[in-house]
Amino acid sequence: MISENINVILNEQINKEFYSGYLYLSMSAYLKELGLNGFATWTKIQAKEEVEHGLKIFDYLIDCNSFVTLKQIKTPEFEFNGILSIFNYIYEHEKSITNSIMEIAKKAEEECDRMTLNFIDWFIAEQVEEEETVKNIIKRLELFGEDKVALYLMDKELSERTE
Ligand code: OFO
Repeated sequence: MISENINVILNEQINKEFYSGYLYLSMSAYLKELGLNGFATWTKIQAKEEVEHGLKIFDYLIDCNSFVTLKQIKTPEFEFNGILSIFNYIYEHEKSITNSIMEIAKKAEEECDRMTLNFIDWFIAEQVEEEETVKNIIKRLELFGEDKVALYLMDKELSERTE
């Protein structure tokens, strides 16, 4: 049985994960308009992954016999200033999601809620991976993003993402 406090923050996290999905989709549409189809594919697949994160928490609450409370999802940013600004935006966003996940772990720890601690471990590992992947893309964009051929090759590489 999970406490009311844990229930509230997990429901908030579902909303944040779905919002992340919206944000990545919004970016995908913008990138497609720029003609960066590979980056657009990458962000669209990431959007699906975010929805899966939300569903994972949704299922956990149901498995724990706890309430699911779905709230309104806010409108994502849709005006961006080029490819590097998008990935800097993603990096800041993912850092805020990491903080939010760590807050869940902290609260679960305070309540000696071992079930939720065990559950949230997966998300902690996932955030390490997401931040690292995005940071890596930023580094490469900073190095040669001005070079059109390099950008074309990177776009091609990102178009290969399938999951
Ligand atoms: Fe769900 O990890 Fe990104 O936001």
